Amino acid sequence: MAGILKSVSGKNKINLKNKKFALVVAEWNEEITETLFNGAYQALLELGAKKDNIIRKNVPGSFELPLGAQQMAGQKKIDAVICIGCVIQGDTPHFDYICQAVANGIMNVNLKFNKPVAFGVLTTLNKKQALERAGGRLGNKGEEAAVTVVKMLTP
Ligand code: RBF
Repeated sequence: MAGILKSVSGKNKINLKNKKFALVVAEWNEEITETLFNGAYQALLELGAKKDNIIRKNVPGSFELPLGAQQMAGQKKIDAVICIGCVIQGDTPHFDYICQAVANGIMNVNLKFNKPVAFGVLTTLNKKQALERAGGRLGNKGEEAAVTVVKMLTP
């Protein structure tokens, strides 16, 4: 945890006390997305965000993340959005279409609302690779997504 969080530093380090975050979480591959969610949530708290300023919205699958993100980013009070999902190729014959649609959709929300909307979505060949990136030997990509939005909020 400490390593990646340390990358948010410098004299411009932003005070997150009054910043509001939305976490949009896909329910598919819930075992993985819950771990990613917890990584993102804890990282925000450690970086100075307040519990009351973090809201969560669940969506059925990763394909629904862009719409969920749009609903959140469209609210004036929300400063940044973190999308959490996990698409596993082994289970998903239309893997490439889903991943492409989700990535494009999330990018569109960034640009439409001029707010950081992070892509905290694992796109892996199998569950083992997903677990490695959800608190395993390759870290927690949810945590990294939280660090990303904080960096983007930093002047
Ligand atoms: N959603 C995910 O977030 N991850 C997946 O691995 C995933 N695999 C799917 C596989 C199939 C065959 C289908 C039909 C859907 C899958 N979804 C997955 C759900 C998808 O993101 C979306 O919720 C549904 O297609 C409904 O729009």
